[in-house]
Amino acid sequence: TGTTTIEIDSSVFKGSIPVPTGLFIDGKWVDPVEPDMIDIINPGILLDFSSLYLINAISLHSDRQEDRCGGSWFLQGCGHRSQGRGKGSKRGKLLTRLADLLERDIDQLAALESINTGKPLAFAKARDMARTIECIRYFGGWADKVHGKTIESNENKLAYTRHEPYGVVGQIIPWNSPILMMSWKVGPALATGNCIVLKPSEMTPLTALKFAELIVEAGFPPGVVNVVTGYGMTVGQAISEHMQISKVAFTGSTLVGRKILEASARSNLKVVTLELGGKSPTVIFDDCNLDQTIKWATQAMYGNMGQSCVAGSRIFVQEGIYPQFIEKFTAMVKDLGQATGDPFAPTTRHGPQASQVQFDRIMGYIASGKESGATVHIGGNRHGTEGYFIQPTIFTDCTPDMKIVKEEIFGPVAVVLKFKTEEEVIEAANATDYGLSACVFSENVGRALRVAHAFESGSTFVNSAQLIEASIPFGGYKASGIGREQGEYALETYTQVKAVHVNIGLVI
Ligand code: TXE
Repeated sequence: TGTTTIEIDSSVFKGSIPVPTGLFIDGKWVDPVEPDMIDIINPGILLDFSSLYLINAISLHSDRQEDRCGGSWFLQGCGHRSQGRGKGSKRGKLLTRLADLLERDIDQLAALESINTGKPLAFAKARDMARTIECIRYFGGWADKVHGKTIESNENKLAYTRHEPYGVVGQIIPWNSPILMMSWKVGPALATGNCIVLKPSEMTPLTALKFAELIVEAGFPPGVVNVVTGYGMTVGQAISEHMQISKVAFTGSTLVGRKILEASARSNLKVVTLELGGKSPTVIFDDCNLDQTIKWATQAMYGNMGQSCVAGSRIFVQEGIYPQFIEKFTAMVKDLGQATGDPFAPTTRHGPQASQVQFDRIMGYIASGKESGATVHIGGNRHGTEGYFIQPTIFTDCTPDMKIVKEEIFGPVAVVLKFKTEEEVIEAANATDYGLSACVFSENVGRALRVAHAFESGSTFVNSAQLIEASIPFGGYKASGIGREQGEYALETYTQVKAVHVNIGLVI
């Protein structure tokens, strides 16, 4: 199979990075049955919607029937379902080694992630890579601590539970933070002894393919981790319908999340965990520390160009502080807008959106906001005349029925709403189908905690935002998802419990 070479000239890394272009199956790079290429672009290039082709990743052929019935890719991966097990301490050692290798290659991987997604290189290194390494190391620590319970029901009986891996799990990841999402999936699955068939987004496979190389180097047995590139409709669908995959973990759109649940219902009732979108509220009370709050709110909204499932995209501000908030927030967003540019430039803090589809979708939302009568307070246009760059945007004068207030935009577009009372803002913050994340800012501890507890969301942040860590569970309420990733809770979603009943004296 082929390799493509990516030339990188950045402040942290200069040189050529060879990336394998095949499918990684059973510890080897193989060609698909019917080769079919996908063009991978660099969204950071200022071209008028034409793309710089970086790599031709290889997708699976589109003959789905053959995929489902066991194109060689899957059966080989599956053939090693017991390989994932072995001693916990061995798995832990391999995961720890993998974390060390990721750390060794941090600059290369950050550069690849930046060039394929458009996210600023400094951010890719300090956030995505740092958290990826932390996550794999954290789950390495769990690998020899996954065990069941002893249950003493009566003198004649011993019962105990075993926390057994599913065998083969499918994992489907998105393009907004590819390597980080890969680590969230791979870490707990390997710690608990599963084998993996993972599909990266068709737009951003580069770091997943390098990750696979490091898995080999770390010494994982062949077949434990398989990486299959390709489209959602074919490869993703084949994974979610496969009869021999017992669990699927997915991060992506709510629309596709529903499809995966349907595929499970139609096939083998595989367990499905979903991490979907959000329209997360940031609630700011008059008694907040305003200077700190502005910084957190800006980061929560515009980090990764708004392409974050936890983006604090509905900002509720209490009326007493509203004018000062708007003034200072606008200044900070303006400053961010001035740091727009080449993702590799050390001064860049705001890069392009990841694709033309996303660019068009966000510009559509901005147009809808303007049409529906909201005021563009700052931004509201593309940045310059070329490429996928969009100005950090603030809409004011918004009402709850507007599309920009209700739907996930997944771009650098904030809506600001004014409120009077705690009761009113709790109701408004929860008036959404989503429930992924929520932030509250107040120096009144009682109020801050009351509101944090009243939010209908899987994560709530008090006087902070987006401080997601490997040891703390993450997931959604309502339509934002099912199940938890990260932390000890993630182990539960990668194991099934077997109860063993032992008779030690009962005679019948
Ligand atoms: O996501 P998709 P898209 C949200 C965000 C964004 C919107 C659309 O609002 O604007 O979704 O993005 C695979 N069976 N999020 O269209 O299609 C696909 O190949 C199985 C939030 O890019 O859901 C990719 O690997 N898999 C989000 C992955 O699903 C399928 C991150 C995600 O792509 C499939 C991304 C199918 N039928 C988007 N169809 C978050 N929660 O962070 C596609 N895929």
